[in-house]
Amino acid sequence: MEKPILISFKLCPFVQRSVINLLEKKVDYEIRYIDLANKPDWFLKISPFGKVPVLQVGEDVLFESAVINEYLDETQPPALHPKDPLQKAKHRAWAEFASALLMDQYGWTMSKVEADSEKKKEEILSKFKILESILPEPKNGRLFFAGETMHLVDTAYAPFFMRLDFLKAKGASFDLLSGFPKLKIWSETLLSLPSIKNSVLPEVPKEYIDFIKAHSSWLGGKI
Ligand SMILES: N[C@@H](CCC(=O)N[C@@H](CS)C(=O)NCC(=O)O)C(=O)O
Repeated sequence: MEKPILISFKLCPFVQRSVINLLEKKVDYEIRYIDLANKPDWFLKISPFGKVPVLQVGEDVLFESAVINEYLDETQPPALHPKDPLQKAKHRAWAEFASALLMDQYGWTMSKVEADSEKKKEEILSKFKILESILPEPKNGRLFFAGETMHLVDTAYAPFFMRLDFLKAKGASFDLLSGFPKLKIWSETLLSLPSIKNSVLPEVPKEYIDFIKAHSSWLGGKI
């Protein structure tokens, strides 16, 4: 594969999923950061939705993180999707569930009024209940979505767990994982991996919190 170029916004969890996959697969890639508040013309020309991530591969452009990651998985070893089509389809479905969680997390942190923020928090907690009921048992204090090994679906959840961890550092009231023991172990397992730790720039934990505060959200006022 020609050296791919990933177009990123530093704080974007969807881009982060692609970075994790590129790191897991040890792909030689370039990353270009843009400011989403001031999108450059060259970016608007190549990104049909005006969103990141975009992956440029030679003359071709891919968009949508799930699609980018499936392409990387099909072309760059090790393959992280299950081989069995039924299991693969299930993993894709649960990766969609992770995207819904990311949107809830955005709503929880960025809503202007308490009622909207709390509603999103409740939606996160009800999704946690569902996930907790389908996860396998941890082994030796470790857990991935499908048990003992990492799959593509895990990379879809890692950015969500990382942001929750940034918030947890700001106070126990942000620790939404308490009461969900399997999810907690899953999160700890993912956040301990080098490909996940190195998938954001060092300034991102602080900038994530600053971003929430700068948008005068209800939750931002509590941090
Ligand atoms: N479904 C898309 C979501 C990507 C997305 O929402 N990206 C956000 C940043 S995290 C974005 O580029 N937003 C641009 C905008 O809203 O103007 C994916 O998975 O790639």
